[in-house]
Amino acid sequence: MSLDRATIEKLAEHLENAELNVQDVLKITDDYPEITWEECYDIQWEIRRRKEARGNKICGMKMGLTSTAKMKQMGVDVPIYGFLADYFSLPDGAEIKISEMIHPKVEAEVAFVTKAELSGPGCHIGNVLAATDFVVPAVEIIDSRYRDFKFDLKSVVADNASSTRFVTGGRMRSVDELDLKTLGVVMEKNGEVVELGAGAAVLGHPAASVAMLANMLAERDEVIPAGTFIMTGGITAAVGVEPGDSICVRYQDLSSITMRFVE
Ligand code: OOG
Ligand code: MG
Repeated sequence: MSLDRATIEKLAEHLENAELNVQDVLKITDDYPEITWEECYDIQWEIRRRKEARGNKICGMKMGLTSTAKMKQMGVDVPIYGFLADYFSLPDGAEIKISEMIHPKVEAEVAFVTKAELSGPGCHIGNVLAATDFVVPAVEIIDSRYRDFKFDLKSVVADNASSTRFVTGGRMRSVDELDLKTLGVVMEKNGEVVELGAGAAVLGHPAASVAMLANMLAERDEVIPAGTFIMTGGITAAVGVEPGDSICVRYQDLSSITMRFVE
């Protein structure tokens, strides 16, 4: 299939409105079963353009579906990327309004901040470690715009990889102070351990996720500029939250992040 520009723009508006109006929608592949990967990323980039035109700043990138736990949970097998807009960012200890979301879930992630440009193809873990300024913990709040959080990979790419909010905090460290593969993560909901894992859950090494992002962006002649904040993807399965829930994620060597969900 080849969708014309007007259809790409119409689908971007449709999905962005679902986010802004907190209203779930049907998968776009229901109406466009032949849509291509490239067209789905075209829709995502058009949503990004719409936000920037409205004055929002893009403050980072994310990888998604980079761990077996996440791939199994969502029934898919290929990592994807999305962008982060300024209003997605919340500080450690934030009170998060569930009324601004459809059916949020939280994910424990490790984020990188770069100090040099990264570009593909051929970007590898070595390039990423050399270009990393520091690593910092991040908890993502995802919220698919698709009904019952059910989607296929192409639909979720168009929906900016379910990106909604993220909380950063804890302690930053340089990569030579960390063993990113064995770095342990424990997620607690209302004081009870609900998920746990280690950095290697993310493509064997979280830096591999950043390298994959650079290589995927190269397909669109894009790079990761110096100073970019990048979330590498959920280490564990995502956990649903309701008003009244509090989440604390404890990271080995990186301190912890907490947040509270309200109506
Ligand atoms: C897609 C986004 C996945 C992650 O960290 O794996 C993601 C989804 O599961 O809705 O952000
Ligand atoms: Mg995520």
